[in-house]
Amino acid sequence: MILNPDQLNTNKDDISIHKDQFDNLASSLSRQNIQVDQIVNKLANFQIAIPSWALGAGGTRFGRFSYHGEPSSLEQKLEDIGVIHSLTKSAGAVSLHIPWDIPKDYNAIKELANSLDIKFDAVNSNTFQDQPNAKESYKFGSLSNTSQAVRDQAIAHNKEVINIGEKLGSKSITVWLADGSSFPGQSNFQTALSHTQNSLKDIYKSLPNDWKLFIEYKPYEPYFYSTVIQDWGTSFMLANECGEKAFTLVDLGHHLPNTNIEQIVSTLMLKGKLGGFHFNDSKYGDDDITVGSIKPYALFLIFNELVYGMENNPQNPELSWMIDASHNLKDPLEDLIQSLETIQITYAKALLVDQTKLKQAQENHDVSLCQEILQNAYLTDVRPLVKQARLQQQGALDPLKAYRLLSIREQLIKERGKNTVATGL
Ligand code: AOS
Ligand code: ZN
Ligand code: ZN
Ligand code: ZN
Repeated sequence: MILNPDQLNTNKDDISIHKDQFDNLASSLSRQNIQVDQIVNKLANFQIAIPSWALGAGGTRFGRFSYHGEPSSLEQKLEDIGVIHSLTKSAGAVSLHIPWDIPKDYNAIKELANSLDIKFDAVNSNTFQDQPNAKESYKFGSLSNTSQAVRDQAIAHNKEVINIGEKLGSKSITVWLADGSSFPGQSNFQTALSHTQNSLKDIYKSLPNDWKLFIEYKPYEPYFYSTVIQDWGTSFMLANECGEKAFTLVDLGHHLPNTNIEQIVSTLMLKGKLGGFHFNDSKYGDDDITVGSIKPYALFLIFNELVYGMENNPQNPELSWMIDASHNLKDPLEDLIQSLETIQITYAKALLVDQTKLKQAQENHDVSLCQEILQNAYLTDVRPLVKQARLQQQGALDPLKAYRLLSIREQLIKERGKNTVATGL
């Protein structure tokens, strides 16, 4: 299902109230010497990749409840992203997962993506499942396995993922390993880390010059005692050992409770080693729920560091922005629309922070004022700026409302049926 632009006339009812709200906000921000046009342009250019695995209903380890009308092919996944992108104008990229998304016809896939204005962001490898007919098993690890044959299979898979990505025009690969142990004594930490380092170096050798390798970390899960790449420090160290095209990837859900993620982000950007980002939110663990649904202020503080880094750390490359989510109760497309909205809102708030004033207040050790500057930005209702950015690009003023008015899920069910299962987590 592909939306055509005149289906987007859902804006008509809301346009006049939006104009009032935007004008009010713009004039109050201009009085504070904030360049409203620049912020709106930055928002319009901010594109976030949708993970191919988040378009169907995910499950838990206890069960999975299908959502109807889910995509069953790569083509249908791209079409779903196309729908979200035409409404939000902020989902102009996809992050594919291999082997779930191997294209049958590369040219046709590239053409479809192009017609929907979707780029191929990082490709993801999968060494956390055994594939049918695989010679070796990843039950006891992949790149870290004590068996050379298993490591070789995992290395070869990652190289194949790079090849597939190259054919599509992707420029990066994300490696997330499920390698770890569930019981003390099960694994020799040093051996596992050395094997991982050597395997990554081997993969890195096959990385095209204009590509990046993202190394994702996570403290626990699927194993419960130890994880080989458990934290940003380990990822950073591995990236440094690989070379200048290797970077750390931060997934918001991959931290122990109360970790100061904004400080991690800022350290990595100072060192030029933050490569990619997986947005989601969580209360207890790697919950992968809607961005900003639990800790919106923490997300703002993270964005504040990201904006500071983007303005002050030319040594850090442009980041790959991706959502990494999984939905077991909501319509996946509605959830992604909500996440995209929150990302844009939070980015806009961070762009309002007066960095010059903040620096002065920091130098004067005016602690209250420092906090006040952040609060002032955070408490501003920036929704009119986000809407304006979408309006400029012929998107929907209210994407969720438009999605419902256009009865998109109902149409997808008509096209694809009720009993659909998408490949994914
Ligand atoms: C797993 O917890 C990680 O967040 C991965 O980034 C991701 O969910 C996985 O690679 C999807 O296949
Ligand atoms: Zn992730
Ligand atoms: Zn995760
Ligand atoms: Zn997650």
